[in-house]
Amino acid sequence: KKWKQLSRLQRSIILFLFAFLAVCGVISYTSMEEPWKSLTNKSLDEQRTEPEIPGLKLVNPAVLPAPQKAVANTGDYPELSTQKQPKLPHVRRSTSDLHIKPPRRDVRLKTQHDARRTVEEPVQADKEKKMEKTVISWRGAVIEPDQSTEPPSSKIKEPEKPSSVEAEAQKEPVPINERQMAVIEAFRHAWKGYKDFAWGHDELKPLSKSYSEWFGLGLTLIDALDTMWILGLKEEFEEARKWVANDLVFDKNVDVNLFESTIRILGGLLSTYHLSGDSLFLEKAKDIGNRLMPAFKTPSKIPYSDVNIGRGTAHPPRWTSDSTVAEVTSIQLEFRELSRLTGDEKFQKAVDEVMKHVHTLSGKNDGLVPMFINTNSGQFTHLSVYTLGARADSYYEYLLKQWIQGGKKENELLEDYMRAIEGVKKHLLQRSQPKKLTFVGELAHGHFSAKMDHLVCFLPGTLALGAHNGLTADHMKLAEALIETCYQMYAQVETGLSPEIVHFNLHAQKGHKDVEIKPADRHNLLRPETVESLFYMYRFTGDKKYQDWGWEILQNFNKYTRVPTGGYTSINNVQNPSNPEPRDKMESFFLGETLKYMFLLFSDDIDLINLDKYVFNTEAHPLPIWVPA
Ligand code: DMJ
Repeated sequence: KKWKQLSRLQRSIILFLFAFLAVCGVISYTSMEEPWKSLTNKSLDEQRTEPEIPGLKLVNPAVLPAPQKAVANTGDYPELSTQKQPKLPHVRRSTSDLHIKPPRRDVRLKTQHDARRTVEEPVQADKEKKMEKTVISWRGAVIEPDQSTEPPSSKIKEPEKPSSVEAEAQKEPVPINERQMAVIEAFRHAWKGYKDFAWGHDELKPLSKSYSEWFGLGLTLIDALDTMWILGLKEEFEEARKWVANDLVFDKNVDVNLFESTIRILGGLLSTYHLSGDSLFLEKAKDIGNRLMPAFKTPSKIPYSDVNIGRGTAHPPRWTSDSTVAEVTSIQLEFRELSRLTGDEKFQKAVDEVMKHVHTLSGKNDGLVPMFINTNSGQFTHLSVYTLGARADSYYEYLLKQWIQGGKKENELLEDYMRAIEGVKKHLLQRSQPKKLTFVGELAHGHFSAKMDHLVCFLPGTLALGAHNGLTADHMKLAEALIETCYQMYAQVETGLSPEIVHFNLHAQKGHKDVEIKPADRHNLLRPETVESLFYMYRFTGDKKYQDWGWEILQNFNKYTRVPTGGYTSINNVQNPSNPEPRDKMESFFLGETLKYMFLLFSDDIDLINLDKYVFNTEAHPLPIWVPA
């Protein structure tokens, strides 16, 4: 009755008010719903990501997207596609989807800041407008708008930008210091020898001014690509790139070792692709990745050691059907990254299956693994010998590094890693006399041996990396003790260079040092492990003594292994400074790893290959860390 008495205007006002209140109600209900939703998601996420490992505290976020379809075929690459891509404003996306021209010759690298920009240059709206026509990349390469990549929406999700990116871009460039210049000089000298006498071949023989072949795939050149990029050696890089473009052919009737070609060739190509954004390297990586896949066609899916990359056949070594444990478990970072980049999950599936299988295997000793695994039965063989050296070393390294690469979610990897380090502490750690150096020995059939390979010196760096990523501080303590030991393996020797293997004295004897060297073990192959660990230790502690130790080592390499006509050589006798007996061989890892880690060790720029954004494969090729899914 009252409603009818109201005027039309009054009725409209009342109706409007009702409608308004109803809309407000819906909005407030929805916004109440959101926090509840996100809370639920967060806790589920946490359940997934938070490892159930005591003493673990996650500190650093991962930075790249998890595997997703990227560029599935050649036609998807702007440079290779005949179709012109739509003009886009230049955008600096992740390096993994950025295709640029290789560095220009006429622009010289002046600072490390340039290198840092590779992955971190910010995308600022106003900057974009100003530079709509041309973009100067980190090393002065010009990116024309036509050469930009497709819009990320069509293929790749825009990666999350780390929040520190803009702040970093404001930072002053860090100039290259004298020690780094000395590394550049050493690299150039090594490269001169390779270029003059071994160009396009696997390894330089600097004394006989010739070369040796292993796979016939230009191993040194590929291993050295990203080192040249990091050191800013543009002319050398460009020349090498041309060789890759014109002469690197994988369609060859040749047997290659799966592990070695994965860590050096596939790893080298993938990291060079990430640093340069040049799709040539991704194309080559896909090619070799596909050609290595036949190795996984075994009864157990544990891969064979050798593959014929031309014929597509694989086989174990002639004398056995076993594979080496470190080899089958240290190809994962590379194959997983190949899947992420190509969107083809077969690579990741194959290597993940190996890890899952090894995770469940019996025959481990408190997390320590034997050295061999059978490709038919999938079981460990030669049980009862446990080492962190040859044939097992990088199994431990890749447990931690895969966990980091994948965004710290794959708990089985972390569990195996933590258990293994406990196993090391329980069975393999001892202290030498007289200096009480902590070292990692071996266990053979229940007997402890005070033998330590130089290869084991990767461990301090790996332990430090784990501690940096939130694992227990005990690991850092152990890392500090072990890197001291690794340094002493150089310092206590006549040439100041470490032998391949040392034996530690467990009992004090008059006139005896901690380190004993057997005649068969006194060679030095220019290996990287100690400088690798020095690099991690300096990055995480800032203690300059690590730089000084590395500097001593570089000087001794120069003194005893440098060949005047170009190149460096392995030597036979680290105990004889007047004749160290040059072996006439420069291993590819001297350029791929040793000099790269030296350069990074002497740098004070933590953004020069930032360890919260990259994880190094076991051949020192940096690969991006993914963002948690
Ligand atoms: C390299 O090929 C790799 O570092 C591998 O993990 C061990 N051996 C050499 C360097 O010593």
